[in-house]
Amino acid sequence: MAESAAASTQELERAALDSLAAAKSETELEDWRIAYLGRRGELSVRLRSVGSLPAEQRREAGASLNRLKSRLTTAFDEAVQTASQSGRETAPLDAIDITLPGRRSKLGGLHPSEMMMREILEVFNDMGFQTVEGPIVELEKYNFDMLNVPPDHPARDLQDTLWIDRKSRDKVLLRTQTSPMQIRTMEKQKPPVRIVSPGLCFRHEATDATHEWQFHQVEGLAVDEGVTMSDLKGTLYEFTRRIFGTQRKIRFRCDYFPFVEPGVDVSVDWNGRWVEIMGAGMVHPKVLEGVGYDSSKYTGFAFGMGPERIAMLRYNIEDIRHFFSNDLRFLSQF
Ligand code: YSA
Repeated sequence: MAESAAASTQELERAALDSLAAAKSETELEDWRIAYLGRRGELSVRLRSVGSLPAEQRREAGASLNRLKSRLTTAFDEAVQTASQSGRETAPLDAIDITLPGRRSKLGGLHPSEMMMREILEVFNDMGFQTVEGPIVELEKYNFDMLNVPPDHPARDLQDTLWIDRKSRDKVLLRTQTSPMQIRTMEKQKPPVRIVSPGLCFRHEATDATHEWQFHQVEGLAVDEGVTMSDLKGTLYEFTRRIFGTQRKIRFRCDYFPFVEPGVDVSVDWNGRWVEIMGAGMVHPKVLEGVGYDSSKYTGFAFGMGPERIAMLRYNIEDIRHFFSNDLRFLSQF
């Protein structure tokens, strides 16, 4: 009787190990575990039946089945580890179709203002102007005073200012124009100077189709001995040719800015209507003297243009407010 129990334990072990070797997937291994080591599995059933054996056989039969259980548990753990290392078990073979095309990640693009600014800067860089950037939060003295716009000057009314701090001695504001970079550059550098300076500006504007309260400008400044108005016109004509082509009508008109003498504005034809894209002029001698330049020796020209306006004329955008409304239907067209 004891011999036949031992024989049947050996048979059970052989059968269990054979079927474990044949288990190929996670599911098959789990089925095997339930069949042999589970609560209702072969071994548990046999262990439970040990109690019904004659007393003299119980001890040996129980010990033998417990040794088998321990061997099978070890064999099972090893099989699971081998399977996960070789990758043969984890997923059914058809779980991943590696022939399917991958999912494309969505790429963002440059904002149209940024695109336009980069194009403008490239034109001037090609003509030898160097790009410099300055602060958006600016001192009053750079935004107005040193540009020949003293506190009571009526020109300040044209640029309704958003103040950050009006109480300190050095008053602080959101710059209304990029012109302060003319002063900051000349303070640091002796002539010759040839710079362009892009960036955001802010004004307390009542908005309409061509005016935003937040917009970009690109400033330009050239100072050297013998710089004339014809250098200014030649430079700006070359710029408009590069941006709008040779056929577009361009208009220069006299205009007033306290920091130039004479001053002009430049407009571009837009379906029979003139749209102003920039102010410009010959740098006022007072501005040159204010930064320590000798105005009897040096002259210069300067300009400040609006990239959003230029993009409107270039791409026929009817309202400037589209630029900062964050509507992807607009932005994704560029
Ligand atoms: C003039 C002479 C210089 O020697 C140098 C610069 C300048 C320009 C001067 N600083 C200025 O800001 N003039 S401006 O008020 O007429 O603005 C220049 C350009 O900025 C405009 O032609 C327009 O293209 C853009 N701009 C001005 N206000 C705007 C605006 N764009 C959108 N919304 C606004 N609210």
